[in-house]
Amino acid sequence: MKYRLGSGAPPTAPFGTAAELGYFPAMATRTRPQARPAKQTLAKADLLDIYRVMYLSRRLDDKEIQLKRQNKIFFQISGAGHEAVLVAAGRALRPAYDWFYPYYRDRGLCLALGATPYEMLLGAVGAADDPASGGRQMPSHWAFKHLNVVSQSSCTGTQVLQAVGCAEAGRYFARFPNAARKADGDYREFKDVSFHDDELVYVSLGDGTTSQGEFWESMNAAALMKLPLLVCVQDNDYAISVPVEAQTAGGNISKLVASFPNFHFDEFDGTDVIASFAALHRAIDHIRSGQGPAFLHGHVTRPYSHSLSDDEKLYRSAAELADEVARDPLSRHRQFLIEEGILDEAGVHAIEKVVDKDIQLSADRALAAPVPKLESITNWVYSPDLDPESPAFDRQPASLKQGTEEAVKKAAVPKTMADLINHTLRDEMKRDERVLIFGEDVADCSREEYLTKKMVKGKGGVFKLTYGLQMDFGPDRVFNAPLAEASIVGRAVGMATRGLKPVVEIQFFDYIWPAMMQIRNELSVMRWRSSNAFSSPLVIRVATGGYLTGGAVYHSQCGESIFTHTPGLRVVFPSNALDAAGLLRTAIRCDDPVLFLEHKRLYRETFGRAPYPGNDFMIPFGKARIVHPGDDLTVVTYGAVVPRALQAINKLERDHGVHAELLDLRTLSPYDWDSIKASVGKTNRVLVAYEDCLSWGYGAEIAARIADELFESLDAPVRRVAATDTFVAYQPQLEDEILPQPDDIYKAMLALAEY
Ligand SMILES: Cc1ncc(C[n+]2csc(CCOP(=O)(O)OP(=O)(O)O)c2C)c(N)n1
Ligand SMILES: [Mg+2]
Repeated sequence: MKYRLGSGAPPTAPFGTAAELGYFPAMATRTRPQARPAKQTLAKADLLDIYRVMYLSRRLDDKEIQLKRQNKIFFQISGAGHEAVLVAAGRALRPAYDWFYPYYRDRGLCLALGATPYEMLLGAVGAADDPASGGRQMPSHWAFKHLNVVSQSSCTGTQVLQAVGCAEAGRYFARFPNAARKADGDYREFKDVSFHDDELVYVSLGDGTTSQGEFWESMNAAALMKLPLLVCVQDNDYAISVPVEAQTAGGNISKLVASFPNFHFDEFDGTDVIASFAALHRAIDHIRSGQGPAFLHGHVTRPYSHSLSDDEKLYRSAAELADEVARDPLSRHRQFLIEEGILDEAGVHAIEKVVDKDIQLSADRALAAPVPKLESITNWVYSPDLDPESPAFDRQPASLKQGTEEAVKKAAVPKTMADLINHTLRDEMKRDERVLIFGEDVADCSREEYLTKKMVKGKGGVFKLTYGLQMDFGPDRVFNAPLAEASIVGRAVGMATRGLKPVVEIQFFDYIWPAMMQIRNELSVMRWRSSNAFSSPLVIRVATGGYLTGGAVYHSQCGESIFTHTPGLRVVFPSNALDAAGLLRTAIRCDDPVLFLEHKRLYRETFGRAPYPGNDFMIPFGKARIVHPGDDLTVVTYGAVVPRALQAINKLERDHGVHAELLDLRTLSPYDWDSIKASVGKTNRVLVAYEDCLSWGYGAEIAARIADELFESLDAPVRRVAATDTFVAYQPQLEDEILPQPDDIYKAMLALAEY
């Protein structure tokens, strides 16, 4: 059933009368952000100012539409029809105190929080000083760092999970206030933290976006944790051309979400300022009093088509559009002010005149503002402050000679990659209270009393890499997440944006794909798209790879090139225990997001075991290791192919006296071009070997660059050895045939040597 207000009906306040709400009690002046406390009541001056901001919002849209038609800006999407609920929200919430994850309709919210028309128009022209993105994102993709309005993308729904993570971060810092302190020598130096015990996180979305899985994951997570999250659905009946009854089962999202526990729910007329303000306050009271999240469902209108690229007359009837005009929030509030005797026509026009002038002046200034410099395009792909390739991340293993003879002996025992990753995680958690771990099954036991009563030993991950960490650091810092990969990464992005350092686990690489939107379109580009205003440095540990004898299609995948193809993400792939420890520490301390690929087959391999190298050992990114020196040809590889290539190289040396040099890249983005160049310059022959499918794989880029830049050094074609262009099969003989084996590498090297 559609929510409709009788056309022409006077504005109503269905959830609170004027007296209840306390509007008109006194004239109050509006203060600017930062200092402004949240207001529980609306005085006459507030109602007038609300009209001013609503009118400003609408007229800014109109101005942008005009500029777009004049080809002076390049895209326009409006907040028209949504202004009442948005301006009410902007007044009820606290800028630079609460946190905001708006969506593209939220112009009214941002203006009410304190953003200026000039700032918005800088975004429209793509100016260098555009505070949201410096000309990198479309207009209406709001970000105002000084107001706690976090950078948003164009993806519908991703913002909700990040808002959940942001709310978790506020709670985390309230529990561990020392974690908020700055520290030198790692990412914390550049990650300011602020939090308030009763802060809340606002997130908004449209009716269509409630169909996204990430929305439902967010509702589940917020309810589970009773988070201080305000979800504001602005229901304009349409998602581009799809009406709500074709979008949402039963045609009403409020009915579908009603059984989520701990939530406060409210459905109201979002074109009515008073009703919206009242709904906001009931929600805020619920949240700030610690009772849990709130879900607001405001019914609004959409008078201007979806965007300037859309013509709604193609799918909406004239009668429907006329009906909507009667509910227009701007004219309703104007009429309300006049009917209540708060202002007469002349007073309305006086307000409008000032706003019109402000917009004109702002537009003139914005159109004259400098655009970004062309050479700036590569700025802020990565942190400008901390370079994980630098010598600062080059720390030697600690001496093993301390302590008793027995202790020295024990410390010198070589450990597996699994052991050293676990040990490194423990030491980094000890060192840095901002580090927290979550993922599927990573906790020792979610039913904590079983641990405290020593009824169970605890699990600590399906590969036991996080074993004992919950017992050491408690359930606030190590916990199980619901089985939802997008949720794991999306929440982590929200946390990292606030300054936490989540080290999350994706249980199997094969199941990373639900998180792909968050990884590619959010995590890796947060810094670039906000021109360095926001960033989300975190670590995603992923168990990857095959050679498992029975791993089959869904427990053997690699696919690292899909991630190295994503600017902004660091991709690490250690082949042995020592490298895993040193690179994981660099990953945790650095200021960029890192995908840390851990090969399952290497977790407990005899190859590459090492004693624990101490709590400060680090390996910089982008530094390959020469595993085996040689002059006759070069093998460039990484991960589980390293021991296989080494086996082949030793045999080739024995059989044919060919000396191949084995380069283990260790990190795939960045990768060590200098070492490749030096080695190929010496051997003049090169084989690139990798576990993933041959075509379009990681080796394709390396081979292409060698062919391009080292052509003069080559005495033979660049060759590749990799998996067949299929998924990995279960039957062991098929698996062997599919994945590159030492014998394949041996044959390829021999052919290359004889070329
Ligand atoms: C993940 C994703 N899919 C598709 C789109 C294209 N798209 C942009 S807005 C939109 C409709 C959104 O509708 P709704 O959530 O109701 O918000 P409204 O625009 O109506 O306010 C679509 C399909 C997108 N931006 N992101
Ligand atoms: Mg909609």
